[in-house]
This record gives sequence, structure tokens and C-alpha cells, in this order.
Amino acid sequence: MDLGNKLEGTRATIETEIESFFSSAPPLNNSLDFSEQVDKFIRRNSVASGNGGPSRVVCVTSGGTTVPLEQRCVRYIDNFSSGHRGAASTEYFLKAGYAVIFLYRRGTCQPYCSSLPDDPLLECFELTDEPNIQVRQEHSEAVKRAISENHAAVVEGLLLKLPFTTIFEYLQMLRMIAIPMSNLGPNAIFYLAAAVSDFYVPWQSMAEHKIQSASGPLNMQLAQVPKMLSVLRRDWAPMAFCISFKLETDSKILLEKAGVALKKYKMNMVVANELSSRKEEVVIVTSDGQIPVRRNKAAGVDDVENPLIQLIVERHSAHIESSNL
Ligand code: 9Z3
Repeated sequence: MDLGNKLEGTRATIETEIESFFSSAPPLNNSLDFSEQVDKFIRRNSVASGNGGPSRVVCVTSGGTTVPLEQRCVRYIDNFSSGHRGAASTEYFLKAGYAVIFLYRRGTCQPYCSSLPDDPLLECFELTDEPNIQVRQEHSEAVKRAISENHAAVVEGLLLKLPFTTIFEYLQMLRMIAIPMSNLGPNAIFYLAAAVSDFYVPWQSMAEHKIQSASGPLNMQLAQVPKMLSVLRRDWAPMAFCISFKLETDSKILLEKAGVALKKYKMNMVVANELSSRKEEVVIVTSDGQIPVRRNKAAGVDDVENPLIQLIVERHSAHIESSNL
């Protein structure tokens, strides 16, 4: 078999796996409503922006996907991600003039909430003369800022928040966002910070009811989740600026694996991060080299997402210019 035929064969296998993933996944509960919201948001943000320039829209994915072990799910496998990266990045993209589709795991960090106490509702408010409540003095500035910034973004139609839980929901939603976003051509960004499951139990081979412990030790075979990055790039949104993330716990293999992902999935950038240092440093891997990006408290840069998004915005501008030549 020559190389051309072999590549064709691999591509056909991946396509079959992807097709079977989607056709066997439990359908989204509210898929019509979801599509309408997404289409409306993209249409609204595809007209020229206030400064006359083209509107830019970014889909930020955030948080980890779950893999249910039972159809009536009692147990699931989870993927680590607090959602901090996605939430903070969303704030910086909004600040840079982007409209943001924030596809996030239910219950993970939200934009503008990082300065609130961990348990915002109970910690932020106090009872005054019943039935009134008020924001506690010590939290009032942070709460006011969070409410007004979030409100402004939502009311101006620049922030659309869409929650997922399972790998089935996440990938169906990503596809339903990516296809209409392709109308934005090079003005669209995919910033794929969600921690996506690599292995799953196909719906049709999953137990319907709670797996019984009386049956003894559990043996399960997990199937591989088909890699959607290649179809995202090739079929769903071919002109978009695509940024994926590579997470490892072993720093020795991190950059090499990020480089492989960059080429294999034809990403514009891969952001490489190690679990323990992810809040301090990331390395942006591109076809013309590696750029370390660090949090630098001394220089007043309080998180790594601030310089990261600045750099992405610059590179995205260059991508738009070169696509328009
Ligand atoms: C990341 O690497 C994110 O930066 C983190 C952010 C999940 C580490 P936190 O949410 O952490 O702020 O707590 N996300 C991508 C992880 C991932 O699943 N990447 C896949 C891989 O490494 C490629 S799509 O194979």
C-alpha cells in the first residue's frame, strides 16, 4: 500500500469512528433551542463591530468532561479542570473586544467570579431588617464589579454561556457551535482549554441501571474518544484560528507532545502546560517556535492568562491579515 492510500485509509477510519460517536450519542435535550441561541449570537456578532472593523468571535471551552458509566448515571469518570483558565481568558478576550461563546462544565469557574469568596452566595450577603439582605461591606466592591462587568457583557450580547457535563454533550455542542462559526472565516477563534476525556463507554454498550457491587470486581473496557480536532480544522471551521491545549504531568514529554499535536491536527497554536505549574507558566508552541509565557507579579501581571491572551490577539490579527491577502 502506498503512503497516499494509507493516509486515505486512516482518514476514512477516523471519519467512521466520529460518525459512530455522534450517531450513538444520546441526543441533547434542547438541541433546537441550543442551535437557535448559537446562530442568533453568531449572526448578531458577525456584522461589523463598533469601530468599523470585522467582529471577532471566540469559542472558549472550559472545565472537564465526564464519562458516565451507567445510562441512568450514578457513577462517572471525571477529567480535572477547575475552569479557571477558561473563565479568566474569557474576561481578557471580552476586554480585547471579542464576543465570547463560553462552553463550560456546569459548576466550574465563571468569568468575573474569581475575586468572590468560594461560596459567594452565603459569604457575600447578610440579613439586615428581614426580609432584606445586603452585600457584606468587605465584599461589596468585588461583588459590584463582578455584577456590572458580567451584566455589561451579557446585555451587550457579547457573552453567551453554555453549560455541558458529559463528553457526549460537549462534543455535540462543540460541533453545533463550530459549523455556524465557520461563516466568520478567519475572524473566529477556537480556544480549547476544556479537559476532554480520552476514553469513554459507548452509549449502546453502557449498563442502563446502576452497576451492582454484589457482582464482584468491575472490569470495563473503555473505547477511545475519536479526536475531533482534525475534523474541527478540516470540516467544521477550516479558516478559523485554532488553539488547543496540551496538559501533561511529566514535563519531559510535554513540549514534544505539544509539537506532535500542532502538526497532526494543523493547529495554529498549542498551549503546553504542566499540571503543577499551569498557573505560573505555559509555553505557546507554534510552527515558528516556542514562546514561554509567565505570570509576573513584579511587573503587575497577576495571571498568566493576561499575557497569553495578548499574544493570541496579536497572532490572530496577523492570521486575519494573511487570510485576506
Ligand atoms: C488545559 O490544559 C488547561 O490549561 C487546564 C487548565 C485544564 C490545565 P484549570 O481549568 O486548568 O485552570 O484548573 N486544558 C486541556 C487539557 C486537554 O484535555 N488537552 C488534550 C490533551 O492534552 C488535548 S484536547 O490531550
